[in-house]
Amino acid sequence: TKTNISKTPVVDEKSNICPDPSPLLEGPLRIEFSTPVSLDTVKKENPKLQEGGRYKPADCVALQKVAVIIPFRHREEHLRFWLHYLHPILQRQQLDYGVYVINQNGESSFNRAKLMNIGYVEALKEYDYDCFVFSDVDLIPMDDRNTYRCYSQPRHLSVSMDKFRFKLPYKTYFGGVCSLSKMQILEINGFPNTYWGWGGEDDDIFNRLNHRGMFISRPDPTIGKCRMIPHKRDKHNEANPHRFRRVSDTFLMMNRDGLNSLNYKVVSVQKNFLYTKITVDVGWPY
Ligand code: UDH
Ligand code: NGS
Repeated sequence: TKTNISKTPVVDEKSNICPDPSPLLEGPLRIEFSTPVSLDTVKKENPKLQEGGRYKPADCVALQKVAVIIPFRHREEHLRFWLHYLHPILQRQQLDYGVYVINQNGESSFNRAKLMNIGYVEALKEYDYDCFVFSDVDLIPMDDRNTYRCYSQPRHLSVSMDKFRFKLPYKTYFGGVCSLSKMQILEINGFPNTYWGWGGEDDDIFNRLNHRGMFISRPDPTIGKCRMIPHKRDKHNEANPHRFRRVSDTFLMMNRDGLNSLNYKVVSVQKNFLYTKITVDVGWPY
């Protein structure tokens, strides 16, 4: 009698899921910004990347598909440091990830939260991401156990920043680096598009989450340590004089200001080796 054994073994995807936590993690890292890095060097340091700053582990199935979104304008030097430090960390974390730099075109007032919305929409056009990490370009984690993935609640990742003497500036602070799943983003209608200039948009996002019954999850303060690349205040990102009133109106505005009211124009999509750069027109304050 014939035995019915298939020659190609059926790979059980579940049994091949990358272990959590990743066995490749190193723990505390030395982070410094005294010697500038070049993109060529960073490219050589990361031979396993695919065009556009994409990566997935070769021998296991990543726990999550993560789009890392960076709101950006005129911070090339910071971006080089960010890529130099983050690519190796994200690979050790065994994530299936892509890096998206959302570059605001022109010189209108900077709009961080709108660029974050655009990053979410544009990344989803490319790949079926289930998690979105939003990172300022000047923040570098000091411990790779701070995994840049999503959790059952929205996560604040930059919890102990050097500029705040490694403490939270206030309990509801949600600025710097955070992660939200696709579901969590959809539940709050994304982020506000109407915060022009500096301040308040992160507090508005906190309010949105709070109004939808979510809370902020955070890593342990030691694991959540990070450094900010020192810099001067940017041009065209003056403190927004309306921010306090706006933050007190989140509940009134969140259903009509967000993903459902987002409009912008893509100026260009550039696939670099280390990241995908999407330059966008976000319009002007009204
Ligand atoms: N960003 C740019 N270009 C700009 C402005 C902002 O790329 O011109 C991006 C960048 O990713 C930056 C993030 O937006 O990390 C946040 O910018 P920010 O100016 O709000 O925050 P940052 O901590 O500087 O970098 C704050 C300096 C002024 C604070 C004074 C009030 N205490
Ligand atoms: C709060 C801002 C936040 C900002 C945080 C830290 O006051 O947007 O300070 O700022 N909220 C308002 O202005 C309503 S920092 O010290 O990094 O410049 O993220």
